[in-house]
Parts: sequence; C-alpha cells; structure tokens
Amino acid sequence: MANQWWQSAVVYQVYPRSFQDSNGDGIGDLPGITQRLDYIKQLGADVIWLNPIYRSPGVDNGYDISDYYDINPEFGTMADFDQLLATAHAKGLKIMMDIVVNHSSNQNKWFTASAKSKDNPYADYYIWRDPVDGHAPNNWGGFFGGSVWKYVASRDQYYLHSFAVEQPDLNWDNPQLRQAVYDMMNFWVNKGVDGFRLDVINLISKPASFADGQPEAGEPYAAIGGIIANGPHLHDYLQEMNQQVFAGHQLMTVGETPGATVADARQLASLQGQELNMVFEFEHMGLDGNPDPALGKWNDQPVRLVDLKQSLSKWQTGLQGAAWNSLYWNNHDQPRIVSRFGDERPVYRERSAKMLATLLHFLQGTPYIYEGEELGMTNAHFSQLADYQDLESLNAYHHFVDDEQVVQSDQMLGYLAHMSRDNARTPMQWDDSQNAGFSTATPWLAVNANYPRINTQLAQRTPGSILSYYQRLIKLRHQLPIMTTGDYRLLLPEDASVYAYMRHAGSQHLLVICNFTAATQTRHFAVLPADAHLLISNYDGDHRDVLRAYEAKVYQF
Ligand code: ISL
Ligand code: CA
Repeated sequence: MANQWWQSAVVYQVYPRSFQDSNGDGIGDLPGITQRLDYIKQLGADVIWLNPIYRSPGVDNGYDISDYYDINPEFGTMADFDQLLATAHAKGLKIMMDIVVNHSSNQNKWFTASAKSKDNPYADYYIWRDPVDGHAPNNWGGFFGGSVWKYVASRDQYYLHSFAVEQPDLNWDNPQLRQAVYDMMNFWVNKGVDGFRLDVINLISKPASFADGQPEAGEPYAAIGGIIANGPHLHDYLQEMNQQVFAGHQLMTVGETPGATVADARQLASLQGQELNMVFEFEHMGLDGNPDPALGKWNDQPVRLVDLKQSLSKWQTGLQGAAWNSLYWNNHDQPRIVSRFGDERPVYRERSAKMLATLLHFLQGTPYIYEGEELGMTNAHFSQLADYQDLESLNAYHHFVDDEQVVQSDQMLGYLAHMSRDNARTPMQWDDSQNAGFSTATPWLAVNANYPRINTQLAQRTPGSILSYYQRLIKLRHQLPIMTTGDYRLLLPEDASVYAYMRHAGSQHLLVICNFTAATQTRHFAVLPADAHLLISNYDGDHRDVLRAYEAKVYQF
C-alpha cells in the first residue's frame, strides 16, 4: 500500500506564461490560473506544479530569479499568489513551487553585491575563479552553448554559469548561501505551499577539481553536464535541506536530475525519505537524440520502441521497493508527446494520445500531466527562426548554422520543429475563439494553428475525448491501489511494435497492452484468463488477440 499522500497523487503542471491571461497583455498570469482551477479539479488532479513565478528579468522564462521573495509583475502580485493558494486549497488542490537554486539571475541582489568586490558579505555566494594565463579557467561549455565562464572586471575574475550568462551558479559550498536558500524555502513553506520541484538539483555540488574536460569531436568546449552532476557533497546538502526545510511538513519534493542513473535515484529518492521524494530522470527523453553526440538532442528521428521499453523498465524494476518514480511524457522543456512518440496525423492523434496516456498512467510512480497533454496538443510546426522565443533553440541555431556551419538552415529548422522547447510553450487551447481563449491580446508566443479542432471546450462536449480518457485514468488511479503500488513486469521485450507489461499486487493482476503502430497487430497473451475484465481501452469492443491502430487496453484479473 502507498503510505505517503504523494505516492497516490496525480500532478498537473501549469506553465503560468501560457495558461490563461486575465488582463489582456498576452501573458498568462496568476489570476488567470485561479480562474481555471475548476478545470484542473474536474480533470481530477491533486497537485499543481507551477513553473517559476518569482521576480525575474525573463532571460530563461523565469529560471533566472532576481528576487526569490517576490512575484514576477507580469504574473501579478503576492496578493494574487496568496489568493491562488487559498482558492486552490479550498478546492482540495495542492500547489508545488518550482525552486531554482543551482543558479540565480545576474540581477539578483546577491549577485550584484558579489560581483562588486572580493570582500563583501556576498563575495562567496557564487563561483569565482582567477584567470589562467589571461583566459577562462578551463574549457567547460554550458547547457545553452558557449563557455561557462564570464569575466567581471571589478573582481578581475570569472564566474561560472552552467546555463545562460545571465544565470550565475550559486556556491553551495558556502554555508551562508545554503542557509539563505533554506530560509527562502521556509518562507514559502510558511505560506502554506505543498511541495517543491527543484530545478537541476543534482548540479549544485561542484567537483573539487576544475580541470579541463574532453570536448566532443569538433566542439570547442567540454559539456559541463556530465562533469558537474552528482558532485561530492550533493547528498550532504540535500539531507541538510531535508532537515532544515522538509522535516515535519507533509511536503511533496521532486528533484530535476538530468543524467541521474537508477543508482543515483535510489539514494536521492529513497523510500527512507532522507533526501527527496522522487526525481525526474531523463533517460527516456534522450533516446531520440542525434547519433552525433555533438548535436545532442537536435534530431528529427523517431524513438525505437525497444529502447523505450528497456529504459522505462529499468527504472520501474530498479526503483521498486527502494525508491519512487516520477512518470512523465511532457514538460515545458520537451516537445509534445503525441507528435514525438505518438502519431499526430488527424486520424491517429486521439488514439495514439490515449495509448501513450494508458502506458504511462499504469506504471508505478507518481504521474505528471503537462498542460494541454490531456487535449492531445501537438508540436507547434513553426517554420522560421523568428517564430521561436526560447533561448536554447535560438542559441543552438546560431551555434550549429552560423558559427560552426555544420548543419544547414533548413535541417536545423526541422530539428527545432521536432525538439524545441517552444513546442510545449504555445498557449493553452481553451476554445475556438480568437487566440484560443488564452488572451484577448496577441499572445507572447503564437497559438498553435490547430486550436479550432483541439481545445478544452470541444473536448468537454465530445464524449470519448482525450480529456475524458485522462479523467478516467486519474479516477482509476485513485480507486485501484494496484496502479500505484503493484510490481511491474515487462512482456515481449524484443517486440518493436507492441509494448506490454503486467502489474501484480497479491493475487491481483493488470495486463497493459499498447500498439505503437498504425498497423493491425496480432499478439496472444497466454497469461490472460478467458474471463479477464477489460478495465479500460481506447476503442469500443474487444477482439482479444487483435490490436487495432494504436490500440491500448488494460485487463484486470
Ligand atoms: O531543456 C533541456 C533540454 O532541452 C535541458 O537540458 C534543460 O536545460 C535541463 O533539463 C534543465 O532544465 C531546467 O533548468 C533550466 C531551464 O531552462 C529549464 O526550463 C528547466 O526545466 C535552467 O534553469
Ligand atoms: Ca496577463
């Protein structure tokens, strides 16, 4: 049995900038979210994860925080936040904050003070190094391209930034910085928030040595991700945070941990509860990356189903009984799943979206739904660079096309259309009115042109919609403990077209079968008793061994 509330919860992720604009400036905001809480409640979710809403210059859409104690004026005021939290709580919804403490904005007062001199109270809040032979201290390159080092004349030193230049990394080896972070988190706990999603939290402890790394062939810099993840004091710092912030509260905590392995997660998200409740792992999000490692995620090829099974199964069995999984297909950094692992063509979009939902929601762990996923929202299909806002996408284009000249412009635009983070960030599609009911003004990022046929109003009126299917899945999860806690066993590991697995709890079983192709497939499952009950399916009627295009079905016995 699940014994923690967050184990049987379902999370709905809201990207505030793109959810609902309430004051006609084209930017989603907190009052807009408050207006739409009933929609999330009707979906059946228990928790809302809010992407960062703090004061920020917005270089990385709020992941560059200039004041951790204040609200981004584009999103509203602290009173609007208090109202959102109180209204959510009154409806039985919890709110999880996104905490970004691997780095801050360079406009944070901690940083402006730190940059002034080597001897002020904030001097050691960031990671400063002397020049080496008049150059940057080493050859590390950041997540968003370029060197991780930026020179500041007032200190005659470089600071480290794993992401954009405007996102200096905080120095977690400084106990005062750590205390300042815990105090800030406690400010939000004392307001009554219900949990935290911790941005790139496995990067906070930097390695002892800052020696050069090995760049990929043809690249000027060594990618910092693999160098700084899982630093020597990561677990110490998280245990300290747990004691100083989480202990004694019924919070839900999830760490974003790019590059984390099963072994890492067993410690970070151990059921013993000394660090975090769960982590976001990225293995299944990296399977369709470019075969050329220098190009990283930029690719336009589909995932191989066998790889996907292998990866998800490794995490299911690897954490079973020891730690807790978070389950997701989408977030604000990933392309839309129906366009990525499903089939967005109009005849298959609904079936394949429901098939993917079935696969995910019957796994062990806590499911996360990203806004619009429950409608089967698709990739944006932007065709020119000017359509994009995301700095990762723009930097990558300039790096590979203009600077390195290793990718042709058309090819890179194809990669962006497949993988850009902006695919997830187009405004929520509420109805078929102008701007999809998101805003009365021109939205900050274009609305997907398909909103007249993909929107919540239409989904609510259409029996059998993807939305209604998500409602059913969530309801089932709340009713059937086996969905949360049952053991997982993969069937047909080498099958390139059908993903099938079982869940077991005592004498109860579930058999989950998903056809990942548009072709009819025939598979016989000897384990299935003749009188097994069909619990849910994305088709009417059941032909047992026959699987229609993107058919998904779950038997209970
Ligand atoms: O977005 C990615 C791949 O496209 C990742 O490399 C991402 O940068 C990484 O997972 C960290 O993401 C988080 O921190 C970033 C921020 O830009 C992302 O939106 C956030 O989810 C820096 O704060
Ligand atoms: Ca607004």
